[in-house]
Amino acid sequence: MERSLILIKPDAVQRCIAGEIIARLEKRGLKIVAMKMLRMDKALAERHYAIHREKPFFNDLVKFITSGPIIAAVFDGENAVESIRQMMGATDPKKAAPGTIRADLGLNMEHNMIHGSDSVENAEKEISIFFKPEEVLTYTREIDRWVTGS
Ligand code: D4T
Repeated sequence: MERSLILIKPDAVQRCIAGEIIARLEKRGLKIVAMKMLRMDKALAERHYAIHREKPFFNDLVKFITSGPIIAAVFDGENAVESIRQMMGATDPKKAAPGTIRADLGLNMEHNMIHGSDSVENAEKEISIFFKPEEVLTYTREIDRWVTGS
């Protein structure tokens, strides 16, 4: 089993579409093992998007992601990282495949609703930015329930 970090971005929270995004991921069979609502500050945003520091859109990206509350969550499931990336669709909603979250709900490259980790390695790094180890539960499929601790 694999874990991935998702962020429901300020546009989705503001438009009250967070529940629909979470429902889509749950319906795919992924389990929520951690979740919190927060407002990212500049330092957290710059850390999360450090890889884009030199990009022309970096300042706008930081401004947008800190503009309102977000929901951070960890989803657990088979092939979770790739499954979520597929369900999200391409970064630009106009180019995202029909049926994906971004194609169906996103407005433009910036207001694209959701972030999802792009590799298992980055998922672990990103999860540790947003959650303490004790905040992430383990989903135990043998007994089909959540247990405390990871
Ligand atoms: P995230 O990281 O949010 O899951 O999105 P992607 O993995 O699909 O896309 P990314 O890392 O290339 O971009 C990060 C973030 O920056 C915004 N963005 C991107 C933007 O505002 N303008 C741009 O030109 C690009 C390429 C959207 C997502």
